[in-house]
Amino acid sequence: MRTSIALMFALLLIAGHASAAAPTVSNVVAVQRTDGSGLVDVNFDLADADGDVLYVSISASHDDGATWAVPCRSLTGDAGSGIAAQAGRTAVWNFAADNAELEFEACRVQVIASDNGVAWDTHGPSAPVIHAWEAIDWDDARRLEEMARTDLLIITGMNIWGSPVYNDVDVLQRIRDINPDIKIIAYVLAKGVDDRGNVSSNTFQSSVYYETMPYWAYTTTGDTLSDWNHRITVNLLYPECRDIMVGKIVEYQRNSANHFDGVFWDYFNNAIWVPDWLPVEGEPDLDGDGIPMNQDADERLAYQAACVDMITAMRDSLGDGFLQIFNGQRAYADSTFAALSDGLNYEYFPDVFFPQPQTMRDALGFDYPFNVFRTANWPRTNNGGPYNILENLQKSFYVSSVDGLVHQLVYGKLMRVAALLTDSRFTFNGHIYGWPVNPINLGPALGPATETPDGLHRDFRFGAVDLVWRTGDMPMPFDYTIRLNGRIIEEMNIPYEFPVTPEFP
Ligand SMILES: [Ca+2]
Ligand SMILES: [Ca+2]
Repeated sequence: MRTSIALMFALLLIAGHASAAAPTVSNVVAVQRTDGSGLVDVNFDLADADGDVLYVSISASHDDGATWAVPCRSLTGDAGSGIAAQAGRTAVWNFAADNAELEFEACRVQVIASDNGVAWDTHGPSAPVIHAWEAIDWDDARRLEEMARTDLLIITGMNIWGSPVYNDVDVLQRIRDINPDIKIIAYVLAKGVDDRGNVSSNTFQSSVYYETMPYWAYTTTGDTLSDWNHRITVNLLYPECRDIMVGKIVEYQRNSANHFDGVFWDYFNNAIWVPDWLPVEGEPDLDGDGIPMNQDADERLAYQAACVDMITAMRDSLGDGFLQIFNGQRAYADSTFAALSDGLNYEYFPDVFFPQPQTMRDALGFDYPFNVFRTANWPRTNNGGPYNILENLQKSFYVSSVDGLVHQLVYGKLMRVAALLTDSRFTFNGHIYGWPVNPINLGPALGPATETPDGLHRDFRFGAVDLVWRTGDMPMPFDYTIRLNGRIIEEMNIPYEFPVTPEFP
C-alpha cells in the first residue's frame, strides 16, 4: 500500500446546536505526518459553557467543502462520544487505512461537536430521509438535533398546524437553526379527514372535519366511507370539497407560525381502496350511481382528474417551489401523473405495487416496465428532486451465525442498498424515526448500476455496492456487500452480517 499524501489546512467548525449553552469548536488544524504512516493529527479546541461532555464527529472534503465524502472512519483519540470540552484536543485519523492508493491535493477537515450526544457522520450520495409521523416532543433537544441530520424531514402537518401548543410557535425553526438547508415536509391527508375531528382541540383537524361534512363519501349501501382506521373518506368529486382540502392547508401554511417546505400527500391511487378488515358496508361509490367504483370507469376517471386538480390548485396557491411528494400507487405506473410531483414515496417497499412473487426483483429489474431505476427520473427536478423514497416499516429477526443471538433484520439496510443502486432515497425505519448506526458515504455515483451474472453492481467515487439475488422477495431478497475504497464496511448474507450491530435493540 502506498502511503498517501494530503495537504491539509485548517477549518474551524461547527457546533452551536440548540441547547442551553451550545458547544464551540475552534482552532482546527489538521496535519499529515511525514513519517510515512499516513496518519493525520487533527487538533482543535472544544468549549461548552455549561460543561457538557461532547460527541465529536470528524469528516473530510477533497473539494473545498462542497462535499464531505472523503472516507474518514479510522479515528482514534478525541473523536466519538464522551469527549470533555477542553482546549488542546487531538484526534488521529488513519488516512491511509481509509484511503488506500488515494491522494488529494488538498483536504479540508471539519469537526462537529454535539452536547446532545449526536453523531454527525456524513451519508451519501443522499442522507437518509426521516419520516417522523408520530408526535414529536419539540422540547427534546436531542431528538431535534437527531432529526436535523437529514436533508428531507417529513412530519405530520396536523400535529403542528392547528395545535393549541405549537400552531403559533415556530417550532420548525428549532430544526432549521441546526440545519438551515433542511427541507421540512408536512404529511397531509389527500382524501380523508380524521374521524376524531369532532372531539379534537386541534383547529385544523376540527375545521376540516366540519367543513367537509357535507361532502363525506358514501358506499353503494349508504354507509359512510372509510379506507383506514380513524379516517372518513371525503368525496373529491365535489369541487367544494377539494377547495376545503387544499384551502385548509394553504390557510395554515400562510397563517400558522410554522411554514413547511412542501407537503407529502397520503395518498393517490387510481381509485379508493378499502382494506378487507375495515367494517365498511358496501363499495365506494363517489358518483352515487349505485355502481361500485371498481366497476365504474367514469367514476375512476373523475376521481383521478379531481386529484390532479388538487395538486394544481396547491401549486397555484403556494407556488412552484412548494414541494409536493406523492405517496400511493398511481404515480408508480403513471409517468404523466408522477411528473406533477417532486418525488414518489414507496410505502412498504417493495411489498405494495410490485407483482408477487419476486417483488424486489421486479422493483430492481431492468426488464420490469415500472422498475425504480425508471421511476426515479419521473418527478420534477426544479426543487432539488426527484425525491423518490423507499421505505418499509415491517420487521424480521434472525439468529446470527456470528454470536448465536437474535438480531433484527433491519429493512432500512435493504432500502439503503436499493436506493444506492437506483438514485432513490431511503428511510431507515419506515414512518417512525430511524437512523443508521453505520454511516455510509460513497460519494457520487460514477455511472448507472449494471447487471452482473447474479445481481447488480454500481461504482461510486469512494466505493462500490454489490447485490447478489437470493429469493428476490422480502425479507431476504438479496445479499449485498458495500465497500469503501475496497474495504468491506457492510455486508449482509443472513445469518451472517457485518457489522453485527443491534440497530434497534
Ligand atoms: Ca452545552
Ligand atoms: Ca359509481
